[in-house]
Amino acid sequence: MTLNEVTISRAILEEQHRAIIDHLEMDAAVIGGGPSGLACAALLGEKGVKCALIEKKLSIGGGMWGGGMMFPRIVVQEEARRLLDRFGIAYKEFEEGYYVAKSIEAVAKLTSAACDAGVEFFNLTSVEDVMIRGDGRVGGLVVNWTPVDMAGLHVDPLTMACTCTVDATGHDAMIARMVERKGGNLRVKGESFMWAERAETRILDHTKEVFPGLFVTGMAANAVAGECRMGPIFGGMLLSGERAAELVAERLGR
Ligand code: 48F
Repeated sequence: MTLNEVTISRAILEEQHRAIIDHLEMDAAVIGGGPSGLACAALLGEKGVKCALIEKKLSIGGGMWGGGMMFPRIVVQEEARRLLDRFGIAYKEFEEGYYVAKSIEAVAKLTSAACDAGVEFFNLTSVEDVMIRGDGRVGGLVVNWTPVDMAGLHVDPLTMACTCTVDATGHDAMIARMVERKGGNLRVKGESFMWAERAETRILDHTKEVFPGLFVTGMAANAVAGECRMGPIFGGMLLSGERAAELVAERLGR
């Protein structure tokens, strides 16, 4: 076989353009590829929801990738063990109810599940704004290449329409803050101090539609609610992603 560089280039360009154009209108967009966003996207995809995951960095995984203080291990408690099983993530019981898994395997398996479920990934893509029309709902995203932002270039963005948006941007709750900053009726209280028990217990109550069309999951949910952080225990992130997927699917009538 004789390789043709132009064919390689055409394959990449045509396929990625097709994917972008195909997702200019979609059911759900998950912003952020950390554990809650990955779990949410994978489960939405499994429910047949047309869904994209948009991640500003080159690599997905968010704060799960680095485990605790760069030791690539995560802890998951009993309540979320079934999700480790569901995604095929291997683990070891450390003490009763405390399960330890490899953070890199966890990211890889969640990503693999999302890919298998038909989720489209747009990495190196930053959501810099949302669209809110006369109906008062978040109905779309304003996106640009992350390097445009990094280089401080003045380049206008493009837009993607979605019926439901999931803010999975972690501690900063970036999408909720955009809505708040632009005058939407939403208050982001900001995350509180570290208290794993409390943060993990309450996260499911905070995982909800906080503004018409905008759902929050993971640390973004706790940040909006002014709730505590929890450090490298990840059960709440997976459970919150699952809850967000259920709420979005329900809203879409699936
Ligand atoms: O921070 P992150 O992992 O969010 P999470 O799913 O999980 C939190 C845990 O990792 C950990 C914790 C709990 O155990 O405390 O910190 O709530 O992932 C958030 C992702 O969102 C991306 C960001 O790069 C990261 O990968 N992100 C943030 N802002 C944007 C974005 C944006 N404007 N556009 C696209 N992606």
